[in-house]
Amino acid sequence: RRSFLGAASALALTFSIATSAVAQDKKYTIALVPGLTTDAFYITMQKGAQAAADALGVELVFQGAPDFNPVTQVPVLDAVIARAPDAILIAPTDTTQLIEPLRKAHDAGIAVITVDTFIGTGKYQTGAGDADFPLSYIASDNVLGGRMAARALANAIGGEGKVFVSNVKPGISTTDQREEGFKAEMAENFPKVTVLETQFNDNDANKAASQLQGVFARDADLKGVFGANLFSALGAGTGVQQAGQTGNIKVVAFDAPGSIVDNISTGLVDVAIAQHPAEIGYYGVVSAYAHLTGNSIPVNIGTGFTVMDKSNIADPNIAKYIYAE
Ligand code: T6T
Repeated sequence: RRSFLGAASALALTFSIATSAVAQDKKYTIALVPGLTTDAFYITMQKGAQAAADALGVELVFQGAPDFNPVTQVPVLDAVIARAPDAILIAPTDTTQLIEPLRKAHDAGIAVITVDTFIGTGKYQTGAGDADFPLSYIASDNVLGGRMAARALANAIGGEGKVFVSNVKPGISTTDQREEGFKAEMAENFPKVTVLETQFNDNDANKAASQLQGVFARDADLKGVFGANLFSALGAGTGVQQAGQTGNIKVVAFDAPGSIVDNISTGLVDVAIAQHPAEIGYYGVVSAYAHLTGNSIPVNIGTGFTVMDKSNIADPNIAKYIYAE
């Protein structure tokens, strides 16, 4: 004879098995919207995100624009929102212009996490300001990265002389912070280094190359350049080469596409500061999944750097951080 309690607990057990089965059957969809699709940095980020998605049984959608520009990114974001994923991981291409478009996702009940770049001040979940709604910001410490670049360039030029920053455009959190860190480090610790006016290239390596030559034409005693992202660094390096100044004008590069190995080996680039984009993508997916399954997540996750130069570029533990193409 089964007691009422026994029947009730059997029922409860059946019910809990059924609900947990339902929970396990729910396949989450997470969208990753990069700054642009044709950039080894974001391609590497996608690989890391896919590795986490495979491990967790999540569907990952990668959808982005062909250039780094809010004008092209916002329509892609709108299309992603229309597909109603459970979460969106996005590298916003502008600190202010992506706030309202992302609020639409938030208002539609989609979890928003920013990766690489941020909106507003990047301080989320504070209850202050109009851009604190994303759940988390997962990225390199870009002010620190800029400081590391400054130290590397100052050392490469013997602590004195003229340098400049080749940058993308104002309003991008990452590259703004790299420039800020670079200038602060030079001002604080390298008083004999003069930082000339920043050249903005719109993420166009050709433009960065001709700007390098323009600065060299005006300042023949130019000693070095900091390329603040992949295309800025590639272009600045090409400009140095075209000016016949390889080795005379030192290049410190942010980011590490495949071509960086050659550029370091030939002496065109002195130091490359590699970010860990796969880590950003991996922890982006893990964080979204944790949130979707009812767990709290860190409001900020900082990922690392690997500094590459001639002395270590052949080491597989260093070379593994070269970006995927
Ligand atoms: O440097 C990365 C990224 O961190 C930045 O936000 C934009 O440029 C890159 O994607 C490199 O091209």
